Amino acid sequence: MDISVVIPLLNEDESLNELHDWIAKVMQSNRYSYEILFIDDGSTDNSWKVIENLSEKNESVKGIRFQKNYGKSQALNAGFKEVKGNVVITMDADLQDSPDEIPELYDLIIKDGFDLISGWKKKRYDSKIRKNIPSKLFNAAARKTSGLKLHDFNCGLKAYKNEVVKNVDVNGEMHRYIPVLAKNAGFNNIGEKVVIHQARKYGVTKFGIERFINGFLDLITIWFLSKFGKRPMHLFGLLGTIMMFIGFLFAFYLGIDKLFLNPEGRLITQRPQFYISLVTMMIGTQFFLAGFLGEIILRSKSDTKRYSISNKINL
Ligand SMILES: Nc1nc2c(ncn2[C@@H]2O[C@H](COP(=O)(O)OP(=O)(O)O)[C@@H](O)[C@H]2O)c(=O)[nH]1
Ligand SMILES: [Mg+2]
Repeated sequence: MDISVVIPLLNEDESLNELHDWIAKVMQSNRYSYEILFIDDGSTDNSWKVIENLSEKNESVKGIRFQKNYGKSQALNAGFKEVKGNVVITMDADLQDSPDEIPELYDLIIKDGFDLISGWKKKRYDSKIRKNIPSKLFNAAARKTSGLKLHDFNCGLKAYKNEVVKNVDVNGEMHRYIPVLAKNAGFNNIGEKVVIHQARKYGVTKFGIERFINGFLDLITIWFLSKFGKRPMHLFGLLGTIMMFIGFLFAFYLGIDKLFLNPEGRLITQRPQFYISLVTMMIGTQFFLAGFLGEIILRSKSDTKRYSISNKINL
């Protein structure tokens, strides 16, 4: 199969028919073999009904329905597990992303050999204060920490080589950082394409300003995890050892001084070195323990179930 289109959605029943027809038209005119995988993340409107109807008309339409709302990352995760296409394209369901981009994205992956192409909504049709300005800040921070020179990490329109989606584990709210996850998984050929963006036609946006706060926290987590997640002892063990060493030096000095050099001097507990030694040794032990516990947790970690699916179509 050439292309899998993965569409995570929440309460988008007004857009789905139009979106489906548009994608189907693009696929047919380019003679791609394809599947469209809708992931309904606990919508409370008629989205699932619309998906069922579409799947009766078109057998390339597949669906996954979550029991309740688990978030976009879990939806993408469930979708990525099922996809069969050589190229996987993710797209928002609200018609803000244009299916006309699909052929070019496909060629960038297949002909130019990119692992991942991220869309860049250079000209954006969203609220300035709530979206555009915070988004600029957010992307600048993401560029700095990840070392990836992308302008628009959060763009829903992205194309992937199949192996990439099978090898990244998207969870929590990490869908914003799939390019970073891909890079950490060893896929370095990551590019960008300016894509057309449209104003929302139906419904309302599901993400507000809180996304940027969560986004920044996730950024710290991801940076930290990618640096030390697989070897916590390398950070905490090092810090702990340094601190304990400093504490030990001070204690050693105090001991020598008290025993041999200046037995008549101040009491040890009246000297600042004593407190420095005490504090560094205690904190050092804690760092060391944190690193050690981290290693143990990593070794005993098993795969936990993150969502439960209530329906599937054609899968
Ligand atoms: N699976 C899933 N998709 C969601 C959720 N919230 C929003 N979406 C979808 O993600 C896409 C982008 O959301 P949207 O509200 O348009 O964000 P905006 O374009 O940044 O304003 C749309 O297709 C939404 O239906 C969610 O909680 N779970
Ligand atoms: Mg949108």
